[in-house]
Amino acid sequence: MKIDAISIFPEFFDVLEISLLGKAQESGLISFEAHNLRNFTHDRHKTVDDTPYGGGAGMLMKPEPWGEAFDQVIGKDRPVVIFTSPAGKPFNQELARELSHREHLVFACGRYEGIDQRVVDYAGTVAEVHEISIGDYVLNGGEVAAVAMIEAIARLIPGVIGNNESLAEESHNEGLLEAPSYTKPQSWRGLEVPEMLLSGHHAEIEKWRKAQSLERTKQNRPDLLDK
Ligand code: 6GU
Repeated sequence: MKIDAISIFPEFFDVLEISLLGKAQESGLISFEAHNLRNFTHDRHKTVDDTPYGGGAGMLMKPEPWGEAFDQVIGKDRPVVIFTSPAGKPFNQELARELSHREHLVFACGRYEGIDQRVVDYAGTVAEVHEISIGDYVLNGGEVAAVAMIEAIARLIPGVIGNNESLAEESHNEGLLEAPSYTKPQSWRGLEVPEMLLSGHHAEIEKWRKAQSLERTKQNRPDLLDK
């Protein structure tokens, strides 16, 4: 998979060198490139923002640098372009799974109060566009959100994480949260591992885990049970 990110702070993406995603880049499973939007300006101050038409607080990202960045990054392959935005549709595991099957993703990371709408409209003529949010809170910019999405998507590509079983069994499968889990020692600071897990009765353990999943989901995410 090819992943590009366009941002005025490309350093935010340095963390993708770490751990499994770093290894996936070394092995060629993923090819990632961060592009500095300011490299697509032509004035001395490398201006990327301007005041909004119609008035209002704050600054907007102006369209021309985005257009030139897209000219370089978007080929004839009609990639998926993801605009990070608190006004986007919610990111979730299902969307991560869909995006993990695509050949080429481009993350367009906005700062300031947002981007001139024509940038989104233009991208729609040369790519498949999604505006995506990672949750109901506001970040200063889309870079951290893009890093979170890239990690969630890339780990679903076969070979990126070693263990296929942990992919199948983890949280957010079958719509329930994962059951609590324990390792050695059996007794720690007066706290014991639940007896059931020591029993060796695999069918009973599975039942116990299912009940725990349900209870945890009730407590932490009752909204998931309504679905
Ligand atoms: Cl994708 N961007 C920004 N700036 N804030 C957010 C977000 C994205 N998702 C949640 N909050």
